[in-house]
Amino acid sequence: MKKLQNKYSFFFIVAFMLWLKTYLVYEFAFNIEPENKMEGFILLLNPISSVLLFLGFALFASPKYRNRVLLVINFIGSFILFANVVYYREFTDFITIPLLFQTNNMGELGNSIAELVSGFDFLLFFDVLILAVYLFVRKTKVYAVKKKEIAIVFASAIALFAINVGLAETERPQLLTRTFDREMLIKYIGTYNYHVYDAVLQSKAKAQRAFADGSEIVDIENYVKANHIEPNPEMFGKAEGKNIILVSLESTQSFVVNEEIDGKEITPFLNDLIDESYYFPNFYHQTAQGKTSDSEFILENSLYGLPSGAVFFTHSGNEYNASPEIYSENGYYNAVFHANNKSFWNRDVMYDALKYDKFYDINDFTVTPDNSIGWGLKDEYFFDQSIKYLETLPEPYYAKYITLTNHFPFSLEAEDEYIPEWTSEDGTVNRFFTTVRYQDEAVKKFFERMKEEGLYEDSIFVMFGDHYGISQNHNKAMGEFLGKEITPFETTELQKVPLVIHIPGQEGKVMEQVSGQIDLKPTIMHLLGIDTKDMIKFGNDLFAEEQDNFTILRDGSFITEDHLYTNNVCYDKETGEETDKADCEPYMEKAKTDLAYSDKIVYGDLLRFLGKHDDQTPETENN
Ligand code: GP9
Ligand code: MN
Repeated sequence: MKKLQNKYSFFFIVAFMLWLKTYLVYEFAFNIEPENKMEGFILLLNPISSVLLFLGFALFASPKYRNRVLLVINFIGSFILFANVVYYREFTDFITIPLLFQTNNMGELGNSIAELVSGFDFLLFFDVLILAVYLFVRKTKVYAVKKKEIAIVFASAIALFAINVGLAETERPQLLTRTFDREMLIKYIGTYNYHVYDAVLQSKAKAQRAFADGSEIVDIENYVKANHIEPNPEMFGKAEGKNIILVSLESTQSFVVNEEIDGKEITPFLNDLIDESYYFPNFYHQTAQGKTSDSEFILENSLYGLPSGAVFFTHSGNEYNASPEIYSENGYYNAVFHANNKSFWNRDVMYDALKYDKFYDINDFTVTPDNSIGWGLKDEYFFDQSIKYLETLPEPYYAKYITLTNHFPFSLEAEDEYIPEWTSEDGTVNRFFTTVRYQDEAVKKFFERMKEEGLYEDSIFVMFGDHYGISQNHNKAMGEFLGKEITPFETTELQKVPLVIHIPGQEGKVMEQVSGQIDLKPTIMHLLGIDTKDMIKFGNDLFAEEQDNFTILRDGSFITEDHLYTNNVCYDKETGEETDKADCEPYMEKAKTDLAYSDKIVYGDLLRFLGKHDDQTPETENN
């Protein structure tokens, strides 16, 4: 017995430390409060099975190396915790495998990471260090382990895992089959098992493409065509042949529009422009982990991004029928301007799949320490330096601009502060207002340049916020700014981003309907006079006379004219109060079907089958 104790004491010390750290992270770093005793018990239990399983592998090592292997596994486990803690701090979400492979992005994110890491996070490695020193100084005795003992360790790990999953399944039926919530997965099966689960999901996606066949697209095609809404004849072709200037406004949420800080407007230029534009105050971003890239994907495909990872990374090999390709067929030249590394979000690869003609990336701009901050070239210089390229593009063209200065951590030099920082306790929120204000000035100067160069009149301008900039991590300051408590209802409402469509010479009009990024493609197409009735799309023309007033967010939440549904709760939009679930019921099926069909297209790469089943499609062109 004594020998057995000696043999395993190091194993159990490491196991205990890893379990304890994981539990402490649940308790203090993640906001996953157990809602009842059973959930509390599951939370306590869930790291044990994976800890035993992982450490169990060290028992196969020769006695000489076993303790070192145990430490290496402890280090890897601690690193997984560390990465999740840092990521969670900003995004209130957990890392998924595709994100880890975005090493290019990780390098670029250096700036943000430095801001997010707290000294305490390194305590997660403290025991690894102490134990390593201990091993070095005091040579521990090593013993051979018997096969039977190894079997017992693995059998206990599996038994504990089975108990864990059994309890999870009783508490939250279908959690593992539907994957509706990453947070719940962490809560119920634990961080480590979640990562294994995620890996399985990702491999499944790979297999799905291999097994998908052409017949699946037929149902989807029929479904989307049945949802097609006819364009408004007054607006159809209104911008035919004009250049399209699209500006993706980094991290810009609607709550800054027509608002002031200390009596100073946050977006004075946008506020004025709205008076001569179509403005959509109830327009939502629909992005998930792919952030800017998701917004680009939704904009140009009228398909949803993926529930986890960035489709720009995971499915850049797919066949699409994106806006640039369609514009090309209509005589347009397609260019995109973004002063960042071309490989960020895998853009260089994905833009080929979307059929861009030209990507002006960081190498096409002159970036110096003087004209850059945070993520790179400041927006004013970015727009300014782009004009010389714009002038050389064959007309008509589609030019997409992606701004950068208003990006977390919202750094700005004093000389660029057009309004002072706000004064709450939350530095991120305080600075956000100043960088939004800076971006607004940059857009204003861009418009002035466009006018000076004679490029304004022949263009239409579409500007929209790509995704939220202020995460739930900042609810306290946001509550202070809005003067109300940030409930799940308000959090969903905060996903509104501005959409401004400006056609030179027009009068202003506020378009109140509920809408989302998914609607951009058909809306712009119809303005150009391009018919979309035969396209696979999940959005609708925002100028159509008939409006569905319905938008689905990527997490399955949805918003209708009168209701908002999120986290399984139906809210009355007027009061912001919980209401009878039956009020939301009629839309639930459609929300699920749209997301599921869109995902099916992406996972199965189904658009590659389009045009290859003419005999099966009910509608064929009558010529
Ligand atoms: C990076 C820029 C910002 O090139 O688009 O990306 P984000 O972090 O907002 O997705
Ligand atoms: Mn962005």
